[in-house]
Amino acid sequence: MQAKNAASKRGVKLKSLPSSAAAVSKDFERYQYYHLGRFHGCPPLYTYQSLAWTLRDRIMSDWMNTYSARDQPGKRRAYYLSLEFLIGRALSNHVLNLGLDEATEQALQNFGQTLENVAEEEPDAGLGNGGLGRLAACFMDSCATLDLPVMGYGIHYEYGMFRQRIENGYQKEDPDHWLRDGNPWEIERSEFTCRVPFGGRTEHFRDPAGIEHARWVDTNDVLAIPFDMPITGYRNNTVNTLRLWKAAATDEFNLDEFNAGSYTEAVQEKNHAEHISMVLYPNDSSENGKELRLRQQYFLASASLQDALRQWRSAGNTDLGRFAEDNVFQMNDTHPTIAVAELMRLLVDVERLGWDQAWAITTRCMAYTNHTLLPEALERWPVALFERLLPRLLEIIYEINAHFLREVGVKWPGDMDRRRRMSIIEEGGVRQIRMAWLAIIGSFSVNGVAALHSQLLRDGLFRDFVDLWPDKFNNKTNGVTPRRWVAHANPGMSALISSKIGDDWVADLAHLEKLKPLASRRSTAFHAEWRAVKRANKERLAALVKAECGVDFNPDALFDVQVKRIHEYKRQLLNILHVIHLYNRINRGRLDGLADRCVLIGGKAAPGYLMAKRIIKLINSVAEVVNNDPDVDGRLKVAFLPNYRVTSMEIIAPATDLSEQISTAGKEASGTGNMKFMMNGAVTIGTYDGANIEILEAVGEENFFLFGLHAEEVEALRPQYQPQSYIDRDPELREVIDLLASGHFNLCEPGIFDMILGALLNPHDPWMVLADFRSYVDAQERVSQAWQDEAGWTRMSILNTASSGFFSTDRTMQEYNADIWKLK
Ligand code: KUQ
Repeated sequence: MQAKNAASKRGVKLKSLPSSAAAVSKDFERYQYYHLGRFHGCPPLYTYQSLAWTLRDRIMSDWMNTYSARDQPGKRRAYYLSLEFLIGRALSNHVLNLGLDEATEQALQNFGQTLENVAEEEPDAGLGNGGLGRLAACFMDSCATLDLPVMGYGIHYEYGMFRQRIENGYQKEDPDHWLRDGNPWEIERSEFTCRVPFGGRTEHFRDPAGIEHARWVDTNDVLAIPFDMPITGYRNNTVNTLRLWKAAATDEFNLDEFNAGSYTEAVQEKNHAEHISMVLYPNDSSENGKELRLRQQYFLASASLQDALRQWRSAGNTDLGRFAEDNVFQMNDTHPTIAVAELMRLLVDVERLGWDQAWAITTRCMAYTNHTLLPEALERWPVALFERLLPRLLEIIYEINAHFLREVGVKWPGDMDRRRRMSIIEEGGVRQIRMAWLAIIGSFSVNGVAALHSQLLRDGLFRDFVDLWPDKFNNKTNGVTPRRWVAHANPGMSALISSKIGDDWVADLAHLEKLKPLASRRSTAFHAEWRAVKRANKERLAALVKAECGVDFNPDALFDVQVKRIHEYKRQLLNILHVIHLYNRINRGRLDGLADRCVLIGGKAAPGYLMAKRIIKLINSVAEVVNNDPDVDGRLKVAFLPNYRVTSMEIIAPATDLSEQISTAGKEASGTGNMKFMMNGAVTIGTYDGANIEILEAVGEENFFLFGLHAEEVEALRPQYQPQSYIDRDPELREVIDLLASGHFNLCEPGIFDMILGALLNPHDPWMVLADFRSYVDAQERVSQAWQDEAGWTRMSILNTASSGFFSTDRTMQEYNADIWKLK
């Protein structure tokens, strides 16, 4: 039986299903009628499900064949460990990748449907907060397109990122039960269920040979059940896997309670286990410190490592000494970093390798990506929590630390201050585990996500470690996938580009360079076509804004857009101060050189982040006043778009003229929205921060509106920052602040913006908003001027798209592979 299974596993190639319109139509009908039993007036949800299954059937053979081709001993693989995968919708993405657009459209025609309408039924898979989660999804797309053997490991959250509503200008959160109607893409693979231990205590003993071992006993185990999502490559028959773990209770009951007659209580306890994968933590760029979050992290790390070991053995490997030659784990920030200690546990306690050999394997398998320098985002866990929840892991971390500090002591004898700084355990007050240190010590590669960010890491936070291991540290500038963010989101521009330079750019974005000769300083026929595409995209966005916000956006005006998580360091406040400034100018009749503008802002605030929530209220209050002031007369419109998510960005980016990337320099590690906008022909107004710098270098400073202090100027100014002095010196800033303080935007709710004024006027304002006000307003003035030169603006727009090739995640993944993963 086993031999036969093995034979069928390797020998048989699964045949692909026919992909003609007729075949697609027939299967679609079969699902709708014969499977779902929907005959007349089929509700749209079932139309979507039927089409999704029809397509999944057409993915299945490539999926299995991709797997079998790699299921051999000695084939090296990479695993991407991430608490977040912000995938969005899958339907149109698979249709595009499989090249089934025409067949699907034709098939749907028979049922009076269009792909666009059916696609609207799919809920976003919102299993992430923002850039970090979306990056993981773009990485998966590019790895499949490059045919790299990479598997994603994440959590099968029952509830994704909350849905945002705006009520009287305030954010309200609703749960996102995205799995309510099932997920037609996923396949449950209960045969690969793992057990993840929690709690209990450790025992130490000697085996018959006298060697010391530890065991972790009396644990409360949780089952991890994998759900697989297919990740299709772009027209290359590769299908990779995103494996998401769902928590479930074991079948064991507390027998005492059971026999004492507390049957329902005994069953209820099972509930506890299932909570682990219930909900995504909605905090972006800030740590949480909640016990459940640590449970999620260990649950992911343990299940994924057990599964990778199982896969490796099932491919026919046996010699653990070779494990590091065949496997590499990329840790998406410190969130899954407990994996370093967990791999040690599996190798030492379960596989019974010696410590040194296990450590050599672990440190050749693990790689760590850092995504932020913000101190509030650096994860630290109280030792006491570890002791209770993961006692064996704590022992292992202590031992890793002891070995490490010995190494530090050899290199810097007697340097106690350095030992204290570099210790994984932070002493003094509550003892805490520094997860970033564990990640660095346990990894052979540590990277930042943009050139400046990686440099700041080396010079600052990670300096001591750079002294010890200079070669560990490297940069991998982020990217975005051009399939979703151009080919899918902007079909008009894609068709226009392909008509001029062919369609090789979809799989090799460097080809966009060929557009440069078409940029031209004078208005050309191509300019007119380029503008017509942008205009149509702007009409689409204007319709969305009208439907969601009730605000009229004029497609002839400049579309000025800032969409991203609401955070003080991203400085939505600076944007809104500029809006107030424009409003004030219009009201005082200072109209010279002003461009008509529609300002769009969108993004979610973490539910517990009061300042961010108040900033949303301010944006809505200013919008209310500006949009209803007859004197403004449509020269300026402001809207806050509720529930910003992947699917909204697919409409926003193609319609944007001006991309707002205005973080305090040194604070935005990279940004990725900036890249989506650039690819779609938006011009950036931005600070010298994150990947903005690389965008500026790629497109040239004459095609980018740069403003503000640089990172080192920010730090130099910080000790003597006096916000009031900027107000004293700048009458236009004074007018803005006075207008805000006068209560003009909050007549019915006095005082609600005092906290914002307080933050702006505080000499300790970490984001130094007022320091950049003048420079920002001047840059916006240059934007206004440039916008009124139609040919000049069109040229800038084309050059931005033409120069965006570097920001494809295909390039990013090639760099990860060349420098870190080294996959074939
Ligand atoms: C932190 N850190 C805790 C969830 C997310 C986090 C929980 O990563 C993007 C960057 C962007 C950076 C973001 C990030 N998210 C850091 C986070 O802020 O600048 O583009 C992807 O690297």
